Amino acid sequence: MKAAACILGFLLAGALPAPAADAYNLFAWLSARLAPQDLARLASSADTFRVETLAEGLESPWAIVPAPDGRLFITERPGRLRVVRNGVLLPEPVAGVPPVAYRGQGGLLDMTLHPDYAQNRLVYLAYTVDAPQGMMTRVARFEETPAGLRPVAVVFAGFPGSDKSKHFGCRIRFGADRKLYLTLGERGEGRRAQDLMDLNGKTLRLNEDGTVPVDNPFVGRADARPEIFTYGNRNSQGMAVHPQTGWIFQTEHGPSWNDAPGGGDEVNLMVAGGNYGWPLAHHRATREGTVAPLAEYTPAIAPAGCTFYTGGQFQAWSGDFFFANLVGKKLVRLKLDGPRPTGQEFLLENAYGRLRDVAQGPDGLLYVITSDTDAYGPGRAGGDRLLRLVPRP
Ligand SMILES: [Ca+2]
Repeated sequence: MKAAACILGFLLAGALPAPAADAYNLFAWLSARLAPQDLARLASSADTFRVETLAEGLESPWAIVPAPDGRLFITERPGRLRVVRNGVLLPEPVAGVPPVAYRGQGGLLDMTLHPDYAQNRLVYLAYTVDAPQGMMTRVARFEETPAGLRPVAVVFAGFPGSDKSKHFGCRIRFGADRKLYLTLGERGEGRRAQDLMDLNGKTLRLNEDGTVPVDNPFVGRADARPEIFTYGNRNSQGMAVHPQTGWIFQTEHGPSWNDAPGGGDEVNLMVAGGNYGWPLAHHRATREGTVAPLAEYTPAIAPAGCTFYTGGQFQAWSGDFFFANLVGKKLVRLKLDGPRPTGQEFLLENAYGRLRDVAQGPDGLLYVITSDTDAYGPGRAGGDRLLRLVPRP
């Protein structure tokens, strides 16, 4: 009930725009759902766009981050921050990226821009570093200058404890409430996701300087860390903020046979204090007190980066939720009615390899990066690609 009170407090505090708050008590709505429904296929939109290969030669890219000036940033896990300007991938990476631990699933992972980036040029990077107790995910804030990134502050030093080099999450996004949300995987140790004194297997909610917001759901409890926003998350590799309501959506990897039967990949709607089940409930199992996913995928499709489409280039896609998939080698388009998925379409299926991230450019086009050059991919002589979906005349 505390969590329900929290989300209610959230809504009353005006953290979300009023129309959404009036329309749904999200926690009650999610709690009443037992399992994801089977989603109908939408009418194909494949003949409305063509795919351009804008750049090749990327190495293990993780994130596409559009800037308001028209550039696209692309992170590469070995520790490079690349820039696409006027459709051209610049040969030189941005200077000033800190050293990263590039092993297993780690390296330079996500990036996000401060909500006032156009004025203050502040950017955030999430990357793995070595600690005495093993690798961990760190978030630091930088100022972008003509000479490169100038370090400002580490806003989240990391939470160690596992010698495994997997399940780091990792997405960072600013919410509509201007708080910084960070996904951390459970490091391949499922029990961590239910341990409220462990920050792995969680979504964290932080102020822009890394301090803890006083209205976080577990603030004031001796048996829980105050940074936690949600728990029971196995490994969320995608996160996007709904443009009208401020709702936070995530994609999450389900088990991979070593920890439970494979599959059970999820699309989730995140609410303050929510328990997303792992490892107690997964696939379509239900369990009191846990939140069921909006959509579930078995066999695995390995969902990663995601975005909402708000550009004017594709009218039929307006408001739809897109997410890239690795094992599934496709881009999924989910149509939503409020928070409820009503249908889906599979795009780019088996045509461009494993897909890591999708983003809407300032031009209203959709950009996608592939992920064939990492340790899980088949490799590709030309390197990974940046694709662009363009309307067909
Ligand atoms: Ca779950």
